[in-house]
Amino acid sequence: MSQPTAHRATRNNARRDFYERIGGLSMAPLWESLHQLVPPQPAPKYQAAHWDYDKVRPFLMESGSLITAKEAVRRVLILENPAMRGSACITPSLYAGLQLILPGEVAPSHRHTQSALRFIVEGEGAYTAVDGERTIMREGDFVITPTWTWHDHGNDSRQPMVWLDGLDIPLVAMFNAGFAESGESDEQAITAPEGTSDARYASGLLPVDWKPARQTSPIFNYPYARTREALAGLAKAGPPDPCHGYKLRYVNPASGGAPIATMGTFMQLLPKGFRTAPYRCTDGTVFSVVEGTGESVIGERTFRWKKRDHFVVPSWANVEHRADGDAVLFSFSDRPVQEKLDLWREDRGGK
Ligand code: 1HN
Repeated sequence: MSQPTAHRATRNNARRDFYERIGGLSMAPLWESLHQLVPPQPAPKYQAAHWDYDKVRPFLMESGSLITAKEAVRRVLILENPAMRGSACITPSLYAGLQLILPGEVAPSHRHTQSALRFIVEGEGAYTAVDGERTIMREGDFVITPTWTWHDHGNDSRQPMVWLDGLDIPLVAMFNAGFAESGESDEQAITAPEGTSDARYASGLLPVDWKPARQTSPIFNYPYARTREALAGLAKAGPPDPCHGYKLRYVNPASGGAPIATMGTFMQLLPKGFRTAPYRCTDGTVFSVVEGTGESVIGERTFRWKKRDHFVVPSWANVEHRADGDAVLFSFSDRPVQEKLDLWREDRGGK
């Protein structure tokens, strides 16, 4: 052994011995992990993934014959990031799943501090009740279940209903701020007629003396018919954004912020033949395809998608979407949290 090599071996042994001794006091040397703790740019430990609805749907329907919504409490197949199996996460901060509710079923009332969003993928006519008011859900509707609100779902229609659930479960778990309780009966008491929230808060007007008590939006169903009309109007009004096509964010009309404090939700129209310019941002994002077919290049991989497919784009991964005909994509991410913390960044590649 040459002199410097021998010296290095002795030094490394001394360090290892030192690490072991301080380990006994629950201490560790920062210099061994500093670069990993503070990477020069995001280095996500999760990956891009795509769920083809044609492959997913038969399993969802099979789950319908294995367990009732009542027994399951929520009959959901979790969309789990392939690089985070066992975690129930689609990104490190977000949970996603596809929920099935069959005709005649009730998913019993409960509440929790985790906030939820529903994005309706298939079917029409099931309802969700949130703090005493019901709303009937249709394809493309975006519905919120704010933190600590009582909620139950029921399906009085003749068709199965499937929706995407997005929850901030991993964020709430990180803070150890989770509370939950079950309702006294399966269906909560209804105290307001259907349409009350819509009338009070969703027309660019607010009750004159109403003051918001929380960050959450007072509107709990953002129907697709209105969203689609807004997108069509935008497309008539001007050119698409190079990175996004025509993209809108859902908003709490009382604050201008996101409808849910922890999750941002978006809808974008990619016109026929449109290719978005390369784009990346720090919010890992879950997409649900509402209309059309196309493909997304995410990092090194290309995923072809169609109506009702889902895919996830990791933080800081380069993404380019291409639409065959007109296509519409719903998406959600933790962007409002990152913005509150002054962490959110994007890279528009000069566009
Ligand atoms: C939940 O309450 C719902 O209310 C869906 O539909 C998915 C996943 C984990 C924990 C609670 C719902 C959920 C959930």
